[in-house]
Amino acid sequence: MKYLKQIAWAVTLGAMSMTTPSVWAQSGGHTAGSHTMLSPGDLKWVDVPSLPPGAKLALIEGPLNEAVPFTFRLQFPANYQIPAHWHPAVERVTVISGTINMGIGDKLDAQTTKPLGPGSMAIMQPKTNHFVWTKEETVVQLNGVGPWGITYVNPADDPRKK
Ligand SMILES: [Cu+2]
Repeated sequence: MKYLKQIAWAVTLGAMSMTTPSVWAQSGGHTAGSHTMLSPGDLKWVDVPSLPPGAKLALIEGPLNEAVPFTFRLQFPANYQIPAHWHPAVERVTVISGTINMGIGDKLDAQTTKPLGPGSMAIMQPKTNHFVWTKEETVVQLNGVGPWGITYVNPADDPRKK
């Protein structure tokens, strides 16, 4: 259990509700509606206050805290976990590299997760409790319509409150 807390993961991108304008500007994100063409090397990775330590976020489209389409990537280290959580809007996750193991429920249970490798996709409905863990470094891309956020089932799992 201790291990779980140390490496929890998150997609959520709740991170997003924590994204300040300055972080937005630094991240190189593009305003919704603008024509965007970028390569992986253009991405600017920043820390994610709303996720367990170790994750990085690269904003592509947003901002995440407004009612506009968003796209961003998350990089998780190996052996990373995000405890059970939910989001206020539909979450669409596409795996770019590595593998995420995702499950649905109120508590992280590695026995119930499904491995999703490169090219895989998951679509999570609003306020549906889910969790994720990795065994290898993994990059996923999330898109949806903001405002985005993350709420942990167990408030004690929220790194913003630690
Ligand atoms: Cu999530």
